[in-house]
Amino acid sequence: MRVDIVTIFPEFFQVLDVSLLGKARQDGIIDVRVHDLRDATTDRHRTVDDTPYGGGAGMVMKPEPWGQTIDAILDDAAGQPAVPAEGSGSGDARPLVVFPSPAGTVFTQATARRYALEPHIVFGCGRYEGIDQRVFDDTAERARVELVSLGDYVLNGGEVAVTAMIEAFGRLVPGVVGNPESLVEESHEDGLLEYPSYTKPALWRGREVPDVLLSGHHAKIAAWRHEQQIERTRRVRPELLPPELR
Ligand code: 6GU
Repeated sequence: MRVDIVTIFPEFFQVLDVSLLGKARQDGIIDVRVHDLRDATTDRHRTVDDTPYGGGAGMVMKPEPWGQTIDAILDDAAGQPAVPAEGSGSGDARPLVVFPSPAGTVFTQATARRYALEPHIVFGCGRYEGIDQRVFDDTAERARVELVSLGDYVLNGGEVAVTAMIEAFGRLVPGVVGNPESLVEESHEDGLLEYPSYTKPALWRGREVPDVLLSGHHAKIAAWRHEQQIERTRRVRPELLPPELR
């Protein structure tokens, strides 16, 4: 899978060199390429922003560096088409270009599952008050464009959001997580929050591990864990449950 990231802070993505995703990159499973948006500027100050038409606070990212950078990435990728993962199924072979934005649709585990099947995703990290709207409209002529938000709060830029998204879908790309079974019993994979976990010692600071987990009775343990999932979800995230379980 190929991932391109466009940003004015390329050094930010050194974080992708470590841990599980660093290993996936070394193993050639995920090919991440980071591009400095300022490399596509021509003035001495490497300017990427300007004042908004119509007035208002803050600065808007200029379209020209974005257009040139995205064109170069899409032209390069067209020359070496990536092989789509089995079962990837948008039916639209054009690359996916994702702009993190608090004005986008909310990124969920379902989004992560879908992105993990994409052969090529380009992430465009905006800063300031946003990117000139024509960049999205123009890119949409050659690619599938999505504006995607992490949730209802505002970050200074898209870099942290893109890192979170890559971490979420990267671990779902086949071969990245050693034991794929560990992926199914997690919060959100079955629409519920995960059950509480315990390890040794069985008694710690006067606190015992629930008896059922020491029983060796697999069906009872599975039933207990499922109850815990529903109870926890009802308590902290009732909106995730079907109405009859709330
Ligand atoms: Cl994707 N970007 C920014 N700038 N702020 C956010 C966000 C994204 N998601 C939540 N807040």
